[in-house]
Amino acid sequence: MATTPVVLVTGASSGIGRACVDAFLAQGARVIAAARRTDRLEDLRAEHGDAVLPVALDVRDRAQVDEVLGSLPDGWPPIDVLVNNAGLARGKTPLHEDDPDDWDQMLDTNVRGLLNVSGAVLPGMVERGSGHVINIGSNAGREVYPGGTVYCATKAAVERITRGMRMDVLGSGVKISEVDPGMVETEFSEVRFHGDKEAAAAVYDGVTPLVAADIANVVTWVANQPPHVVIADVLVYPLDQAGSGKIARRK
Ligand code: NDP
Ligand code: 8X3
Repeated sequence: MATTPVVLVTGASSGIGRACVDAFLAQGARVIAAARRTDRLEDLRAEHGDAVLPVALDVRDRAQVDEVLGSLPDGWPPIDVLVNNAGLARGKTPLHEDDPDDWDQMLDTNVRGLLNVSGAVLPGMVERGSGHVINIGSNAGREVYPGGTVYCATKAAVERITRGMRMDVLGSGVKISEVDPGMVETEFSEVRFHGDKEAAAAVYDGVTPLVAADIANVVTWVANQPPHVVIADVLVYPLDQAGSGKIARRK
C-alpha cells in the first residue's frame, strides 16, 4: 500500500464494513466511508476527524456511484484500496415462497452494486498500475443451503467476478482478492429477517460467532502483503462452523 493509503469501504455504516474502517484507520490510512445511512457515517467522522470522508452512496444506483466517486474532494483520490463490502441477504424461505423484491435487492446490491463501484474505481487503478480490490464474498458463495438460493447465487457470482477481474487486470499491477466470512454476528441476520430481532438472535444461539473485527483483521492482512504477493481468497470460519448450516451449538 502507499505510505498514507486511501481506502474506500462500501457498507461502512455497520458490521464488517465499519470494522474495516476502524482497522484501516488504526494503520494510518485515510478512509472513504460509503453507505446509505449517513447519520452513522457522520458519527464516524465525529470520532475520527479528517481521516474519514463520509460518502452517501447506494451502490445499486450506477449514476450516483459514478457521480459521487467521480467528484471526490481534492486530496482524496486516488483510491489505493477498494473494499467491496456492501451486501445483504433478504429472507430465508424456499425460492417458490420468496418475495421477488428480495431477489432484486440481493442481486442489485451484492452483484450489480459491486460491479458499479468496481467499474468506477478499477479504470483509474489500471491506468496508475497499482491498487487493490478486496471483495467480500461468503462461505455461501462456495455452497448452497435451503432458503439461501438467491443469496448464495449472488455470493457465487462475487467469486466468479473476483476470478474474472484478476484475469482481466493481469499484468497491470492491480491486485484482486476475496475474503469469504463464515458466520459473523453483525446486523446481517436482522436485515435478512426484515427486522425480526428474535429470529436474528436465534442464528447465534449457543454459538460463538466471528465478530466483525475478526474479518477486518483478515482484510487488512490481505491488503498489507508485499507488492508481489496476492492473497487470492480466504475462507474464515468460527471454530464451531464447518460449512453453511454446519454449526456446533453448545448449550
Ligand atoms: P451489516 O448488515 O451489518 O452491514 C451491511 C452493510 O452494507 C451496511 O453498512 C449497509 O449500509 C450496507 N449496504 C446494504 N445495502 C447497501 C446499498 N444498497 N448501498 C450501500 N451500502 C449498502 O452486515 P455485514 O457487515 O455482516 O455484511 C457485510 C458483508 O459481509 C455483506 O456483503 C455480507 O453479505 C457479507 N457476509 C456477512 C456474513 C455474516 O455472517 N455477517 C458472512 C459472510 C459474508 P446502509 O444500510 O447504511 O446502506
Ligand atoms: C452469510 C453467511 O451462511 O448465513 O454470508 O449465508 S450465511
